[in-house]
Amino acid sequence: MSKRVITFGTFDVFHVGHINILERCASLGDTLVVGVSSDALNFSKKQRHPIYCEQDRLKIIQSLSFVDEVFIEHSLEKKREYIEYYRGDILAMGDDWKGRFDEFSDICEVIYFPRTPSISTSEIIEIAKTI
Ligand code: C2G
Repeated sequence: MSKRVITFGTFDVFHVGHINILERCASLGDTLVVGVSSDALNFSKKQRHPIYCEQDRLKIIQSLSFVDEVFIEHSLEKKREYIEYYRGDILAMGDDWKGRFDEFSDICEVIYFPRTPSISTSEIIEIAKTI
């Protein structure tokens, strides 16, 4: 039976760490579904507005050859609904979220991948500010 993998993220100022995790997620199954955080959700999580707006972030993720379906994630509280609606067999996330999604292991397999070291959107923004 074909396996559907679901993952979530803001993916602002797209970088190689994002590519690495999406590739790893895709390698777990046959279909990769990506929930992209809305601008409002990102603000509520990080107290800053994303550099790229949600439609642009969605378009970037959608254009990747190993991504099959995308949607805007409006609320962290709706994670269970999203997993069910998009029929995720596996939920995969970076290990900065380790343990945080274990509650969904009753409806899907939950996997955490190691983050790519030495790169993050916040660091890129900080470096760009100093230039
Ligand atoms: N990531 C990674 N390595 C990095 C940076 C990010 O593996 N160097 C992973 C994160 O662990 C996450 C994904 O890339 O799985 C997206 O990262 P963010 O855009 O920072 O996502 P975040 O804002 O944490 O949103 O519901 C969960 C949230 O929507 C996740």
